[in-house]
Amino acid sequence: MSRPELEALQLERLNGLLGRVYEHVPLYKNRFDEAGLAPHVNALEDLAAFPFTVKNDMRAAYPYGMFAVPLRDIVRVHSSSGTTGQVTVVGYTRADLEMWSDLMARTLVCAGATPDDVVQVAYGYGLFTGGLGAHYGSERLGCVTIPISGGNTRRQVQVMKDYGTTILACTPSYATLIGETALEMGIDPRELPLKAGIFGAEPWSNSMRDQIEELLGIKAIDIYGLSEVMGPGVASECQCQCGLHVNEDHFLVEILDPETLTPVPDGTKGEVVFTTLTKQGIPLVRYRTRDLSRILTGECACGRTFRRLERFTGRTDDMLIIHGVNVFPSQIEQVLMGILGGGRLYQVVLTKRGAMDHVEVHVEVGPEVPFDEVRVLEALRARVAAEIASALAVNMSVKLVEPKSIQRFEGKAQRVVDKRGEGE
Ligand code: DLL
Repeated sequence: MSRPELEALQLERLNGLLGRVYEHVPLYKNRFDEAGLAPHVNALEDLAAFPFTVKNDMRAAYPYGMFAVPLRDIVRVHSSSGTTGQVTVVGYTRADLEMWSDLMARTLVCAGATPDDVVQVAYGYGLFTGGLGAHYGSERLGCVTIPISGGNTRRQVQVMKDYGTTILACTPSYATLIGETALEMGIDPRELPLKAGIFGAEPWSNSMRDQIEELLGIKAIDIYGLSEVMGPGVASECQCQCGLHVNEDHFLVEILDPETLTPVPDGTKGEVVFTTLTKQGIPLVRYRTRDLSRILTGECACGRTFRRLERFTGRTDDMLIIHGVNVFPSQIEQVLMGILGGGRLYQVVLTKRGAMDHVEVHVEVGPEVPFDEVRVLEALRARVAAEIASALAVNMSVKLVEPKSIQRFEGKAQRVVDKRGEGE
């Protein structure tokens, strides 16, 4: 679609959305009335006058308070993991599920899939959106769909080999674990028919991507989404791997200055905000994701006209402030992978030393590093610490730990371990 055509469609859908939420969701009716806003815009830019929706609004409305249709029209619910407080519940009508399946089929096509592919869905099934989202997209496209879910990693490898899996869908950390496990089982994943992966649900650096591509012998495609907005399928890389195309016919994207909450120009980094243009079950106006990215300008070589978001580096709320410097775990990862090569697991451990926050980076080294040679080990440790200091402008303690000593994750990895509440 040309941009003018797309924008005309967005405007029409936006007005439909504003009318729907005004009529059916008390929270929006009250907020629009308070701000003196009629549920109508003449141009897409006018949306900037409308109030935001935040996760707390959804928590306060738990479980069904923000649904815009009666429960009899809802056919599925999912919910967010709730690690940071009350969970949020999202409801889907039949039409929402159709739309989601189409967008996940689109995501698979972006990754090069056709109906000839065999898709192993190793995202978790259940209330998490990853498993069922990828599942229905794969079926919609007509691929052979293997609903294996996460876990039982040796079986993942066996199934991958026996069933001739060509596309793997899971978190990037789980893809690494599956690759390592295959090697342990004496199976070289590079020799399997696997050709691509659709990986997301957590931040992962370019170095981690290189390492996964090398380990598995595939193209690793970054996919993004969040349960409140729909689940996976909100934005996805194409095979050019140069930013994630937002499915703009269904989601209007804005980038805002995190301090002033005003829109920033294309190319400037800020908080990503989505308005769902077509969702029925739980439509959202200007939902603040807390994820940070920027719009990449220029056309993509693939020919798609949807705008692209730069790969996500972190969230406003997982930003660490260490000695006054803002640091994202993904920046630490980039440095570690650069020195040690791929496949290195790491954790950032936060503790309290007196009144001060203390940060220690635990890095797993490979079997090639001799753990009994203290001098070699110390030189490596010092180099890692020095490169972190030079790249991030902050000093951090570094501790090298033995292979396989950091916990593996079958879903989203936990990169930051916060022990500040536990005392020393
Ligand atoms: O993680 C949906 C999903 C499933 C996306 C499978 C991709 C693949 P939530 O559990 O609600 O939903 O978590 C959403 O995860 O706000 C981001 O902070 C983070 N996230 C998701 N995809 C990416 C990505 C699913 N590709 C939260 N890169 C989001 C970085 C990501 N962070």
